[in-house]
Amino acid sequence: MTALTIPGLDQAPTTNERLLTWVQEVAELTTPDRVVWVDGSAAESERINAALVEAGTFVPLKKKPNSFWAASDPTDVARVEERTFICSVDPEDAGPTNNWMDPAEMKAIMTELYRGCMTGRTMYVIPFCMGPLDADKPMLGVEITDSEYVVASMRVMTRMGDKALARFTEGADFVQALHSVGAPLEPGQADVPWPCNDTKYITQFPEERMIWSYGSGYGGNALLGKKCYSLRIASVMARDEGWLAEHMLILKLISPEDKVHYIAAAFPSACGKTNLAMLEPTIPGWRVETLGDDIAWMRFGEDGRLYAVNPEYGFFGVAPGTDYHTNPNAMRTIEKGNSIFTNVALTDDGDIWWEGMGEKPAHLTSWKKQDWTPASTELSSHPNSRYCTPMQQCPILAPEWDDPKGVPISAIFFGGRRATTVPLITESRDWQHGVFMGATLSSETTAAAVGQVGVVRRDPMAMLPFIGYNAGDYFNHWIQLGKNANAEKLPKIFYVNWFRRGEDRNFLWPGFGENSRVLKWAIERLEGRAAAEETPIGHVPTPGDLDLTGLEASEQDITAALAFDAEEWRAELPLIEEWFAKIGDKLPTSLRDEFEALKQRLG
Ligand code: GTP
Ligand code: SPV
Ligand code: MN
Repeated sequence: MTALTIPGLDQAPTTNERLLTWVQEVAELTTPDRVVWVDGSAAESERINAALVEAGTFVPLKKKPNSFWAASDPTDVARVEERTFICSVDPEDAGPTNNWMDPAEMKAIMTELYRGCMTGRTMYVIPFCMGPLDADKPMLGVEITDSEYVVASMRVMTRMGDKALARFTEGADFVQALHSVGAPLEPGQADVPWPCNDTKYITQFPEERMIWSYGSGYGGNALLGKKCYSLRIASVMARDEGWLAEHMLILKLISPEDKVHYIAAAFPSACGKTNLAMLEPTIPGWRVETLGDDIAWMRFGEDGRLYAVNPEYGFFGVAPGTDYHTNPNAMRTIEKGNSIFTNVALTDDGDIWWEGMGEKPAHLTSWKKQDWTPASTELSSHPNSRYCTPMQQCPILAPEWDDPKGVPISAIFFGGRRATTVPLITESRDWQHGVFMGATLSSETTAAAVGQVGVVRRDPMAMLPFIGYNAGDYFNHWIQLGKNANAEKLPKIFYVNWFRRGEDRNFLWPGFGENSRVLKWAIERLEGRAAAEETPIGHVPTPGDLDLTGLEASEQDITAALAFDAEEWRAELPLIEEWFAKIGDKLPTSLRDEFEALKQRLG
């Protein structure tokens, strides 16, 4: 069969030569049964969802409109960092924190995997745009995929279809993103609900601004506009062009006096970004509006301030732990329907349930499609189960969410999940010290990536799995941006930790909506209205410096959550030393200086 006979291939709704040539090449290599150019229409979405129901991938929910339950293959539940590669021409450009392979060698391996891999399947061509369509230079991409689940999810997570394709003017640049689940079907072979392959590659070619993904259908491995484009490839673009692509939420904090501050916060995967982004303040009169929950692209504006845009169009949020007490706004968002739930439990009356969502139902179908009762010893939902839901359904979405200009950031929070050592909040002394805090950020690993959970590792700027180039160069980029900026207008950097534990192993700080007290203190510090104590690691509040009115927590716990413990920090020094040694020659001297100064202050 020659490619020209593949139905649909000739129905391209574009004259963009580069796109046409590439689609033709991929079709010839992967030999799908048909090609569909995705238009993003409601009718098309209905067809895709119906096909997914037919295939057994989706179960329609009776209790939520246009919403679906999906259970993945039990081996395909999270990002696979071991299988993620930065294939820069020079290995030095991938640096000490990424897996590297020579691009030609990787292309040879993956080309053989891709050969014939879409046989028996449909090849979808998804034009998409990360960030506002009305940007001066819309950030375009095209994902080719053989997964209907990916098409349905990309519709929620990105601006896609005809509205994106309209921006593909002659010669317009776009990121090529190729994805296959790696599960061709022989004639007559029955499909499985979640096709995937034991062999997985998540590959970025930074110089070519290109992504090749193979073998997984899961979120960050398969929805290539998200981590692959908006962080790994975009961080390289940002390095080259003088901006930042970061793993950060964006929120708008409004005081009782209607004073507005925008805050961006970087926490590692499953460490609280979505929850903070949609926070419902417990302090009277304060309000939060949401702009983004996972990724921020930040550029300096003409006024010298740093402006942030969220490239995404939906939320791909951690399900367990989400309920009306912890994250009511996420609940209200998914309640409106149009959502995909993956690896959560299904209730007998056709709704979804997960650990942390109130009382345990008497019977469920678990994410492994097994009967589940409260007596079961296994979890009903995978710890990395997710809801995928349109951002525009969020009741507290900020009206300026789609503004191509972005929003000016007053404060940047870096945070991790640490049972010890790191206080609830610490204010940096200046940009360079703040970059040091980010560069040495540490966190316990979570279920968002395959591998051991609960192991403390350095996760610089919460970007360890997402920096598309050399981590030393990345630190230097942060330092240089600060040096070239007007210091007065730079966001102030803070380090937070909602996850410190007491001797009983319980969290010392109640978290969630109570985190508004921490936001308030940070903003009042910017405005010169709140007190703090100077410590060797930066400025920390005492319990008296925080607004704790009405907080139900023991004073002892609050004191322990806020405490700077010199002993614990001295124990941290060799770990930072080891981390910096790993970064090697490219570590900016200014960060080495910060380390030496910290050591000195700790005595
Ligand atoms: P990714 O989507 O993987 O990037 O995760 P995220 O950073 O958006 O994390 P998310 O907000 O989904 O929270 C992850 C887990 O941490 C959930 O189970 C939350 O319930 C829990 N969590 C979030 N915020 C807090 C908090 O302030 N305190 C405590 N104790 N848990 C929290
Ligand atoms: C994360 O792991 O940081 C996520 C989920 O946001 S994923 O899309 O899989 O990357
Ligand atoms: Mn994330």
